[in-house]
Amino acid sequence: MRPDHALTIIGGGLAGALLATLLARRGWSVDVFERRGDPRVEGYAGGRSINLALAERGLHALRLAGADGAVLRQAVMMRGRYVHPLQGTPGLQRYGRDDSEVIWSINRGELNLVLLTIAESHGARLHFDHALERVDFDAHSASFRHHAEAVSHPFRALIGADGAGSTLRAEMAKVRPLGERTDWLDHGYKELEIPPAADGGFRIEPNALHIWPRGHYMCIALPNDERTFTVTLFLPHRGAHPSFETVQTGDDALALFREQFPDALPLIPQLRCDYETNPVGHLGTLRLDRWHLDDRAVLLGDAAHAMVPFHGQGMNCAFEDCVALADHLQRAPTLGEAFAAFEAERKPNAAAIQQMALENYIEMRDRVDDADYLLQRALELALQDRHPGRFVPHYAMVTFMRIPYALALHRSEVQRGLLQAATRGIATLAQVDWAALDAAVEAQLPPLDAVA
Ligand code: FAD
Ligand code: 8R5
Repeated sequence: MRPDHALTIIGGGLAGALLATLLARRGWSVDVFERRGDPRVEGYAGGRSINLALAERGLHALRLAGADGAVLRQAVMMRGRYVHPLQGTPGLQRYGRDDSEVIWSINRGELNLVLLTIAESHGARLHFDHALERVDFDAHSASFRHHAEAVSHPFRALIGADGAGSTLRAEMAKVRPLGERTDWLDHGYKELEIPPAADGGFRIEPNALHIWPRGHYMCIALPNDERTFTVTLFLPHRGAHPSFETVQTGDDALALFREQFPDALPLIPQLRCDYETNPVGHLGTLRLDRWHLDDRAVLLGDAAHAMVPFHGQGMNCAFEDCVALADHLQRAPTLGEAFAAFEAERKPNAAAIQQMALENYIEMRDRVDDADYLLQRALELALQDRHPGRFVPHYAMVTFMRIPYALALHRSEVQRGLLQAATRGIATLAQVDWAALDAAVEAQLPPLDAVA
């Protein structure tokens, strides 16, 4: 094996394990160093079952790695948003046109396990209980904490898949500043659980992502295959009630749910205990000017561009990064050129999904039960039928297609302008000026197959 064909991945989380498979299958010699122990031996630390929404971008990457079958077997289909208004009737708003346009709720621990197993079966060497501590880029040597010992390993190049708190990123920045900044969101989150019903089934509609929109804050719930739901309460950290400052104890949480989430309260028997035990999670957007250090190191996934969760695209984007990096490594004549081309392709797209993720918080918490919004949503669907391949709803471009995120953002902005103009001052679709709107769509939105 030429040393040029050896790569060392830091982090055996979601992106690290997938990338290891993609590279090993193409003949690269791959080592993965992961801080935690082997989940196949030790089980998943934490114990709580945490689920993620998998969409087309992530699923496509899993297909390329041959992991889609094993992952989908344990997944729960989510057809749309099931919106629970404070007053009024709860109901499903479909994400797509039919069951070919859905997202999937998958268990993080199971997913990671499947990916690590596949990576190993293709020859990737997995080194668990190895936490990266220091890198000597000149000597091409990385040092790790392995149990209580310090151990060193030589490397040709390092790939940082070590998540939002990346140690590799910190080590790279000591050699050359990366222009790192993080915008923390002034909202955080707390996880709660809906257990199975007495008969062992799901307590609420299983095939949906549930949302309780409440204007400045919200709750969501994703189904797990063991018939539970993971509920996430998003609130401002500080300020007027309700915030994590005003809702501190389990009793405070009970009072909040009694008032604001009365239909969810009876579903969460351990609310007080969960609320007091589970920590408040922090959310932010991480941006860097540079993702690579010549031909010696490159970052991807959360290590390069952590984002807020509101589009459910952090993992999907990280998986898309893996496919792009594996392709550039295959095509480019040198590692340095591959890393530079990868960064040039992915940085604008990561910035676009980071922005769309921030915007989707407002949509989820405040707009989904609003009459203007529902009219615009109905118009989006009508325009999709009238202009197939040309007018594609925002959510569908992000979730069901693989066009670059930056293109999805640009077209969504054009479309939002059209939707707002066409629905101004009207109450039903019957009042739309279709001739003018059709002409504007044709003028402003070239067919997607011509631009993507
Ligand atoms: P990670 O998956 O975080 O993996 C990093 C790995 O590196 C870990 O295994 C860690 O142990 C290891 N590591 C860290 N430091 C070191 C070190 N010094 N040495 C060695 N190893 C190290 N995304 C979606 O697309 N859809 C969702 O619905 C969704 N829901 C989410 C829910 C929650 C509660 C959270 C927290 C995130 C969610 N995300 C979701 C985002 C998604 O989890 C991340 O974007 C994704 O995991 C990024 O993958 P990664 O491999 O870059 O990082
Ligand atoms: N991540 C998600 C969506 C979009 C849903 C929609 C939103 C929890 C910490 Cl907040 C959120 C989405 O627009 O109707 N798809 O997938 C996942 C989300 O949150 C995850 C579970 C989460 C980080 C806590």
